[in-house]
Amino acid sequence: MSIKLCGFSASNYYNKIKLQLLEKGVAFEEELVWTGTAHATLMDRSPMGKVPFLDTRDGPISESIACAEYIEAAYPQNKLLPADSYAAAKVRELIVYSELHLELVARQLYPEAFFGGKVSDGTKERTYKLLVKGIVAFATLVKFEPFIAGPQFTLADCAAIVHLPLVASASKIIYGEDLLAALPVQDYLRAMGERATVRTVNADRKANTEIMLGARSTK
Ligand SMILES: N[C@@H](CCC(=O)N[C@@H](CS)C(=O)NCC(=O)O)C(=O)O
Repeated sequence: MSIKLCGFSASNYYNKIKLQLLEKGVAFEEELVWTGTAHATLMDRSPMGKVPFLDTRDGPISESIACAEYIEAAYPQNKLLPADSYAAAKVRELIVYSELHLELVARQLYPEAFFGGKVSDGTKERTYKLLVKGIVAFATLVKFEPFIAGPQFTLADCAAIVHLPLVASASKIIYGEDLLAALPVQDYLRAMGERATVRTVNADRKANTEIMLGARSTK
């Protein structure tokens, strides 16, 4: 059995793992699993009801960081973590910053930015302060040489390529200002967008987002 990536292609965390698998050249299957239900097909394999998760020959793995580490260990080809332990830690550090201090913070804005909902002024103010703090910190760590952690494409690029567009556009929509604008993020995303793997992920994301938004509007 080849490894199975479960979730849906509109999800940035799903796409982080999909990009990793494509970049490594690991054969994988995809199983479309939507969130928002407590159905056993989801909850039995991902107890928080989140995607992505993996179905492996040994059993399921939830949480994208655990999935990514498993894939690196189980499929040693085209390594996306440096062999040097300090360099590998710096890649992991960047992933944590881009997720814990940027994407998860910006996520507070998504209901209004992307899904036609409303976010309170208090949440917007709190989120603004946290985002600015996270971005100032992130800016001290990023390299863009030309990849986010230095001269090699790494797992930190898999994270940055899927998370940074959301942070940039959510902040632009809600605050009228792309809070990442001081960094060369748009040039970086344009360059990364030339990669065949990223093109595939983006094409699947667009198709799946249309299905997702269509399903929401008919609810
Ligand atoms: N910490 C999780 C985050 C994954 C996540 O938030 N996924 C979203 C889709 S992008 C999700 O499943 N949301 C549904 C929910 O939280 O119930 C990971 O790294 O895998």
